[in-house]
Amino acid sequence: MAQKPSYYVTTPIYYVNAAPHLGTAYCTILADVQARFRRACGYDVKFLTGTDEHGEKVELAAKAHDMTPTQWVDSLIPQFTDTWDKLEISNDVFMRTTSPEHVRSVSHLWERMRDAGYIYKGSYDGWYCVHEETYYTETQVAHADEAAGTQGQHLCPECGRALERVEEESWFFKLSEFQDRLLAFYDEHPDFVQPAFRMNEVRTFVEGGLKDLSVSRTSFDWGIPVPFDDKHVTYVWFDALLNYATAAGFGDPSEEGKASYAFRWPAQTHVVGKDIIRFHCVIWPAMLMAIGEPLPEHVFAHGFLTVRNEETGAAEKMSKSRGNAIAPSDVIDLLGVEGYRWYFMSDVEPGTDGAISYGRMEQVYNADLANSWGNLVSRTLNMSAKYFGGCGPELPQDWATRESPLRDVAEGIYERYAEHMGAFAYSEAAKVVMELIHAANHYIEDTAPFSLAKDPERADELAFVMGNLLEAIRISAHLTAPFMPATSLEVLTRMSHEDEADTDDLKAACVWGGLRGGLPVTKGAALFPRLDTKSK
Ligand code: ME8
Repeated sequence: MAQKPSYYVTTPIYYVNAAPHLGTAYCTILADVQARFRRACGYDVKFLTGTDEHGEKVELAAKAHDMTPTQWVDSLIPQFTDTWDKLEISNDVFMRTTSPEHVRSVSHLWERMRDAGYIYKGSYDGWYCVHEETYYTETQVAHADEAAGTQGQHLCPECGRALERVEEESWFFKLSEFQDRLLAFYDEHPDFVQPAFRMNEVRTFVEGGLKDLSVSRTSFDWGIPVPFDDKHVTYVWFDALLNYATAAGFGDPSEEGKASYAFRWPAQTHVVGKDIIRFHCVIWPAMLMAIGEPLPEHVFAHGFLTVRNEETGAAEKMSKSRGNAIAPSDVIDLLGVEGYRWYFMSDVEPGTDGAISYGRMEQVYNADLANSWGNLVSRTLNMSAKYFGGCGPELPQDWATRESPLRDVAEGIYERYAEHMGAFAYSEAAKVVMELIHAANHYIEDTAPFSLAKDPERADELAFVMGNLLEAIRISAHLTAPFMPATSLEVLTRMSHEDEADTDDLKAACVWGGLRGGLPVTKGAALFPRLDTKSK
């Protein structure tokens, strides 16, 4: 059998000391839906998420909790793994930057950088935000202070916390040498940054000129030592970005490691938030260029989830540090996991910032899931079980070629859906599926199977109608599976088609006519009980 092509997709590795919230979960589900879609399309998928565990911030937090940094980071991992399990995240790797293979990989990076001549020792004198783990120039700080009316206070342009003055010996990465090569790369790969409008921001930044980057620190210990200068530990971003390559096998000298790296690298898509676009679209490609490794194909940058500030009425980025973060469990309690995933993926556009609200969640859940998808499944399976002795109808050989309005809607549906899915345009893909679901609900009204069932002379017609409905459900279950995998499995199981659930040929699975007639059908409990929180 021919080897499946690789599809390697990643989320950011999140800072370990901020519990996952709706924002980080949003990014992780975006990547999960893509991973599930690609598996169904026949790719050999590697899906990475993980945690970013080094740096001054973590060292300080560990001290404050009277723990060693290792004890501290170990204690925080379950809050990630438990949340991702709950949200049905199907990652193949959970990358921790404290893992021995990553430490080895970072050492390898340093050696390669030195051999390539792109690092040098100097001294750094400037501003640093421990919370953001980011260096800022005098000009950036002055602009931010001016804009906020906090002249002279030296506050972080990103989070507003007091900046630290760093004056220390440091290794530098010659980022300034990559301006032309990066611009040429963007020209040759106009879809490197997605959505397309974000490319402008990246390009403008690079056109403005690049400064060499300080990539080691000496004033604290919690980091990966520079292999040839053990007073220094690696700057946390220099370490963190490399994680994507580590997990593919970078720096692993074994035959297995080399084979893995050859197959997996470069990654197809790094899914990130817009806040870290420069790290992923400027620094990371320059690091790879420096050591002569291929660059990832795409960086998909999503916007922020925002919540309304009660006092000012303004939309604010949701974050733990602003104290406005909503925990995933709160939304799971309301919508269930599958409803949660459907709402965020179908209704919150990933390109731009998206305001979320409980009212809208309820609206989408009721309209799409309770009233449409859940209702269609429950009515159809109920009727089928009732009219055909607990089974689907027996189907004449030519049934799938006969005229049917549902067949018309299903025609070419995979192609329309797949184009949107591949481009992370999930809300558009969801609309395509909902067209079929709505058409099937209308078809029940138009054909009235409950009346046909009363007339024995129309038994063939009834079987045909019910076959059409079950077929529309079968296809919809496949198309909704990346969003709501457990529901799709449940629906296919109730129709005795669960053997199709893990398909790696979604296109074939969506061809009209795949339904097998006469198999047991069970109605089961309501998939999405209607929410009525307003009246409570
Ligand atoms: O930056 N809305 O980690 P981090 C949507 N460790 N997404 C949000 C969000 C919001 N309100 N808030 C956070 C780091 N995110 C580094 C990454 S990668 C080599 C190192 C998401 O824990 C969004 O995807 O601060 C953002 O880019 C990411 O969380 C930042 O996570």
